[in-house]
Amino acid sequence: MSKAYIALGSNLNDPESQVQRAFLALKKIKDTSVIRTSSLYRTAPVGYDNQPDFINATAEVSTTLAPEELLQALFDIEQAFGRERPFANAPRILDLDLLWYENQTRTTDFLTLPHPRMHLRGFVLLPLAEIAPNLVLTGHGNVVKLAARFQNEGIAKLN
Ligand code: PH2
Ligand code: MG
Ligand code: MG
Repeated sequence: MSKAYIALGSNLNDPESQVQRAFLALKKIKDTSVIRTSSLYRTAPVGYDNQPDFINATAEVSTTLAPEELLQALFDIEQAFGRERPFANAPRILDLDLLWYENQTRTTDFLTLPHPRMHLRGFVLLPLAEIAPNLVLTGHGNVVKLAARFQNEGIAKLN
């Protein structure tokens, strides 16, 4: 079994319920179990400002799927939720990103591991620090320390 971390994001069509439904969809991925899920976080949009706030979260899974198979399963879920891709960073019903997979690295057109921007994004690091406080990103350090930089940047943990 390999451990992996997934980032969830939504800012269309009742984002909180999209993320809750997405947690359930992750549980149905074959040969994969969900070990823990983070709280939901309301986050200001990064990259393309003129869009609604996001709901972001993370999940830890344990899987016997290869990284590419797991990513394909995530794309299949996005598709089932009605994800459209009109332009980069566009508002979305559901975004599922494979952040990290058991210290594996990839740089292919299909998959880059670890996720190349995860250490720069508070909306990823704060929910990830909640469920994986001991995780160390090679070359960048511990996620709790990385997340601390983003504590006050338009990110609110819900309930
Ligand atoms: N995802 C992006 C770009 N910007 N901003 C927030 N707050 N949350 C996201 O999930 C997000 C973003 C690209 O995937
Ligand atoms: Mg994505
Ligand atoms: Mg993304």
